[in-house]
Amino acid sequence: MHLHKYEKVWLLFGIAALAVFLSIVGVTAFSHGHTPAGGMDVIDPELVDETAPFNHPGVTQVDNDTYEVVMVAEAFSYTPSSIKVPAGKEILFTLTSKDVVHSFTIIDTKVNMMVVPGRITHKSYTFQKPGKYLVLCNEYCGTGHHFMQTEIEVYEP
Ligand SMILES: [Cu+2]
Repeated sequence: MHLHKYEKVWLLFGIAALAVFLSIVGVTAFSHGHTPAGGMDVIDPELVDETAPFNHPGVTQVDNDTYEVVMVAEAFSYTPSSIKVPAGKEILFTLTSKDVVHSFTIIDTKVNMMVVPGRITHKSYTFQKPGKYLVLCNEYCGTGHHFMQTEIEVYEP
């Protein structure tokens, strides 16, 4: 195969530019200590049901002002299917997925978690107002993706 001289020059320029940009991204990520949003915890996705805390999903009170919500996402539902938490308290969400990538997006809040199989994702949030909050999956996860939702009931403590 014959390549014109200019074609070779531009090919080499393109490859060199790619190497430079990827190196910049890599070096800055390591030097700033970047980690995936939600933490570095890992889990075997085939053993989610046997692994604590996912063997008992649900709401637990950690202390006076903190509650933990443990949930499992799988196509096309969240377990447990409904949860109740108090307003004005810190809620620590802990999630993982059993199959594919899902999300845990609480509408009208800042909570928008990636739920990735093999990883445990954490996020802290405090609901200021009581009410019912819709939770949606916004990562396309299969044919039933648009049915994947749940609800969080936030009550006056
Ligand atoms: Cu999903």
